[in-house]
Amino acid sequence: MAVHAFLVLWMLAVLCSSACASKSAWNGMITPGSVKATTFTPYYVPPGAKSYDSASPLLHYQGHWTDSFSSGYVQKTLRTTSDSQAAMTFTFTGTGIEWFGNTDSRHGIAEVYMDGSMVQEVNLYSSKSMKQQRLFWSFDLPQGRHTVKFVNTGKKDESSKGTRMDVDALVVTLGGPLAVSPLNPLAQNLQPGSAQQLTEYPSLDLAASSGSASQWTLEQKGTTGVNAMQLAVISDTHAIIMDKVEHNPLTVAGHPAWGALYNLKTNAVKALHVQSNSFCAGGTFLSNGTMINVGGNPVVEDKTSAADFGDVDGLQAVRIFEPCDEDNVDSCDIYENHARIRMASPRWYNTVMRLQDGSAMIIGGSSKGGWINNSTTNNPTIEFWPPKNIHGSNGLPIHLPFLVDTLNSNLFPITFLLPDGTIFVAANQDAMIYNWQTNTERRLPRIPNGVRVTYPMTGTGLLLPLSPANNYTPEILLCGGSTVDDTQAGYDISSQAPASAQCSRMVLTDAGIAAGWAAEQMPAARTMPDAVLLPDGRVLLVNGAGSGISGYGNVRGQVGASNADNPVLTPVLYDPAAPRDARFSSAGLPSSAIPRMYHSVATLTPAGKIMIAGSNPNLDRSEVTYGTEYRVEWLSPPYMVAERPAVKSVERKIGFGEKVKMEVKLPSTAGPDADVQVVLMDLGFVTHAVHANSRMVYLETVRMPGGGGQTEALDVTGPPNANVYPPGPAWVYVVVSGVPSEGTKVMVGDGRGPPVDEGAWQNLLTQTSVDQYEQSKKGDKSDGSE
Ligand SMILES: *[C@@H]1O[C@H](CO)[C@@H](O)[C@H](O)[C@H]1NC(C)=O
Ligand SMILES: *[C@@H]1O[C@H](CO)[C@@H](O)[C@H](O)[C@H]1NC(C)=O
Ligand SMILES: CC(=O)N[C@H]1CO[C@H](CO)[C@@H](O)[C@@H]1O
Repeated sequence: MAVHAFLVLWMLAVLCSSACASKSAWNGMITPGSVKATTFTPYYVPPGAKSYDSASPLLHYQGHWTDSFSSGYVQKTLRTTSDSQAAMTFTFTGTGIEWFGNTDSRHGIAEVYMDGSMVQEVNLYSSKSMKQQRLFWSFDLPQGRHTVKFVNTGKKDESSKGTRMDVDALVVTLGGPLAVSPLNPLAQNLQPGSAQQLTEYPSLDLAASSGSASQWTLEQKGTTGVNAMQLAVISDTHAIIMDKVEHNPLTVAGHPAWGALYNLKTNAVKALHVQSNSFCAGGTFLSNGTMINVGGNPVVEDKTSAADFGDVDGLQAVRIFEPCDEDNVDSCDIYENHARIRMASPRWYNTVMRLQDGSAMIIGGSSKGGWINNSTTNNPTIEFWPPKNIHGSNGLPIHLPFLVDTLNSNLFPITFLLPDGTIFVAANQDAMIYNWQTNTERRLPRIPNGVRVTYPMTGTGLLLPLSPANNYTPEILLCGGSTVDDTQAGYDISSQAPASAQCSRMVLTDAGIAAGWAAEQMPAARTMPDAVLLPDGRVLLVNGAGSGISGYGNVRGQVGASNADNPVLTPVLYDPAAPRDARFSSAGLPSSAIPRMYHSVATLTPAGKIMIAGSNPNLDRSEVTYGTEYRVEWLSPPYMVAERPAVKSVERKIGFGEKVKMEVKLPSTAGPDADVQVVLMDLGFVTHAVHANSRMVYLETVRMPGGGGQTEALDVTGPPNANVYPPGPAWVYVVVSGVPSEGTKVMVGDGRGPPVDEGAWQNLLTQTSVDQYEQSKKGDKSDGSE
């Protein structure tokens, strides 16, 4: 049966050419020429990198080494030494180097020297015997000539029986050319005439910038180890990063990792054990601080061989990440148990949002990996985690007509919980307000000028800051995307098709909806922008491309595999409170040399910087333009070097409408009339330009009289109800005359978990089967009952 299915797929793969090339994502398709599953070892030579075998004359060995031969070694050869002080030296030109070899119970400890300095001690011991392991990697060397040296110390792990060290292969990352002309990358490549959207807007009004704008700084530091496709800050010190299954440098259990915890202070990364393929999942925190990561893609099979990546079907996955607030994250990991914890239906590119009862609403997606959505693959439903019995669903998905009407470009819908408990949803060119408690849709005016805002015509969206000053009136901002026709085939779309420069704003009151969307133009067009709320109430727009669409391997004029080109390298600030003509400014904002397009992210950190990472318009790790980007950049607003206020003490739990005392330290310059505000922020779960749950709420704040001096007490009132800020984790920043403190993590609400309806959950488990996609592939036409 399996062989038969394989043959059919193989024939399909051989028969189709450009039409099938649009099925680019990992979609469980067996590739021609591959029959036997091979292990997903860390050894991999990405396009654009170069491998040197242990037998290469360019590798210089000192001391006593012996050769071994096995089909399990790269080029069938391996060089081993147990000789203390034996060494291997290799000189290369590039930006990165990786060392591969065996690990087992007889291996010792080596030292790695880079350009003459010891950079790392490597313990080569493992209890299990493993081949083609990555023993050392460094990816952010300055472009140029480097010499790496591995020295056998003769020392060993206390469990080890020997002092072996070996060399199987070295892989050199050559480092692509840096992006050109960071100031105006768009002018360079677009054909005259094709850039109508780009030239519509007059040149930047530099006068809109403030005097201290020049103090913005951009620093590259740290590497993420897995591609930063999904990002969420989990604590003062850490962020979680989720990727798809691919040949990342970070290793776990002998194979490449696809999830990691990133230390925001030390830049260290720790691999997570993720079982299922998390490409392209969504996520949210629940009201008790547990994060769920939801949906994904089927089991991955390699491009050149049917590799055993060790992953399981992720399409129905609900991955649990329990709260992890300590600096030491050794015991934090992802938990999966699909027999009990999963969705009713498969979803790829779903959005996940926290509701006012602390549970998650899971919206839309495709029933399998692919590219643009269509009626065959669409999953036009919502479901909840934990499952609910609502509108007769008893744990099963609820149909949402809006997600049918918004085909094709409707994946990763943009959603926000509104202060009246309803939900704003934007997909493709449309928007609506969904009342999940009555299951009714209220359609909103169409987004102006034909702009599409969801995958693969990706824009970004935010709920602008909510404030008691205007009774928490919600206003939505949508920016970027594309006007490309979403019924066209991939080969009819060009990577040079200009992106949209439009931002659209609408106040979600009856009067605001009657007035409709107000359109304005960003200084540069962007598809795949990230919109990051800053504690001072402004919005930073960063990342993205000036042309093309999301995804890889689908369109005409791909760059490498990227469907997009003309990376936009300069961020722009948007001040929603400024007069219409003075809202955008790039003055003083540094440009990056690193393109960040498909699968890139940005988030505010508790410290107040913006963490920028990712970009990977590739099926698997690649080093050609536009390659897989592991480098992290840190954008620091001028307030990072100003004298900042500080939160000295605050309750760790803030109830709705509850009055709490806060002690803050004000900057020495802050007089009695200083503008002191307290904001509550959800830093969001970021992926594919969707900043799910991103939120900022001003709290009613009263300065206590007689405070004086630099420390003073504030009387702060928690958000009035769970619609204004759904219960769950938040960061509190005190902002004095526009300068924010560092954020302090608090729990809003009572910290309890969301409601659990055991009956609905049980019904989901009985009525639907696990791994529906994998079963359909095997030709198992299960009717859904287990
Ligand atoms: C819908 O998309 C899937 C996945 O990309 C593809 O296999 C299928 O042929 C498409 N269906 C139609 C009607 O275009
Ligand atoms: C939070 O609630 C969810 C859903 O019931 C549960 O899976 C999780 O373990 C809870 N977390 C904590 C820390 O209690
Ligand atoms: C690219 C692609 O598959 N497009 C299809 C999307 O779905 C509609 C039907 O809803 C088809 O007509 C398109 O061909």
